[in-house]
Amino acid sequence: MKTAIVFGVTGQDGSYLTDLLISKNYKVVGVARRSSVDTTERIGEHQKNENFVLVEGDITDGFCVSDIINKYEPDEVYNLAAQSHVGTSFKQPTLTWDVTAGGCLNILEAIRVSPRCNEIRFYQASSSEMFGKNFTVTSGGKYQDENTAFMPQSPYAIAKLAAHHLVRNYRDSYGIHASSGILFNHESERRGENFVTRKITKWIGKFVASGKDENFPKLRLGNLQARRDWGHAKDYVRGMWLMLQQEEPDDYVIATGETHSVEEFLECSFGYAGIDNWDEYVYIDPEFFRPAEVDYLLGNPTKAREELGWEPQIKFRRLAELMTEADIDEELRRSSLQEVSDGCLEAR
Ligand code: NAP
Ligand code: G4F
Repeated sequence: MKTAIVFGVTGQDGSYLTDLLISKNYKVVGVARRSSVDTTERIGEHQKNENFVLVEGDITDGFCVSDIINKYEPDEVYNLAAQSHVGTSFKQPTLTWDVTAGGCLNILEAIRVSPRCNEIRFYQASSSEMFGKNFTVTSGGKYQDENTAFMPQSPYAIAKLAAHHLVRNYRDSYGIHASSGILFNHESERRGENFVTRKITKWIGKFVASGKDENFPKLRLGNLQARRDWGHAKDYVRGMWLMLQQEEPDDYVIATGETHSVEEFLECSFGYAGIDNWDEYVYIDPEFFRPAEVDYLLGNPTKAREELGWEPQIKFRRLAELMTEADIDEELRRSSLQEVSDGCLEAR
């Protein structure tokens, strides 16, 4: 049985990767930082599984990272931990740097000094945000691939780029089997609620559950013109795993090859909920504009398709529908539970 350590196990990707690894009969050691509230909702079902171990750890603490790697003797280590919100990185740049760049260095160092250095395979969660304002132009159009130069636009993207270069440097310098997945945006029913797609579908769920109340507060958003290449997280964690099954480590773009604006996501998700005039419900709030924006992301996943055999199964429209449906169901369930609970209180 193989052992994998997943840093960032409580996040969106950590939970889907754990589902995948458990289904492939791995022992999974999930690392979660200490919190005053329970953060394990997304991995709840695995907690009773004897092949899943949850350990406390923070990637900014190098000794702690080293202890975990030495204790559990992993075959594979996945670093999904980060301060992953781009907007927040402008407000908390130092923390973003320490976690997102420093955390990756702590893991690489722990692997480098480990007696099992040559037996461990490492995955780093790099990001399409590293391309920032840049893209490649050919007769086929504008896109980003593994050869596009990086021009990061936020403290988050700069920290991710530092980590990306560290991974390449440790691979070249010490022969570590370390790969980076340059993943474009991927969302899901488990997406954090302050990323734009989930913020939209969550609002729709609450609005529908309110009976489409005329007085329901508007959805406050920033730049609706930004374009992203949006896929489903379930597909993307498969790409991570495939990278570590290759004989040689390398970097790969994982993307759907389509780009859509935030406005198109609004059209699709509101339309799915039977609301045609989404613009009447949205308020443009300057609070959600960023000091620097990434306007256009469209990934070219040819290398992943040809070398890993990776293909996305869920694309834009289906993604928007799945997320909207899940949030409507969830909010209707909550409001009916609330009604039952109110009824019980009244009957007392
Ligand atoms: P996410 O939901 O925000 O998950 C981030 C995880 O990192 C959470 O488990 C979080 O723990 C953990 N974490 C934060 N600070 C930590 C620390 N100091 N020590 C240990 N753990 C810490 O992000 P995601 O969407 O799953 O993304 C996974 C990774 O891929 C991230 O590195 C992200 O930057 C990168 N990425 C994401 C996308 C995307 O579109 N989703 C695209 C490209 C790259 P808590 O639960 O306690 O907060
Ligand atoms: O959903 P977002 O916050 O995702 P963003 O900034 O693209 O970052 C995500 O994808 C990256 C990969 O490219 C990851 F590395 C990163 O960790 C994260 O998962 O914003 C998407 C777009 C932006 O242009 C933003 O300005 O939506 C725009 N937007 C408009 N209104 C908004 C809002 N974004 C957020 N979060 N909230 C809004 O109200």
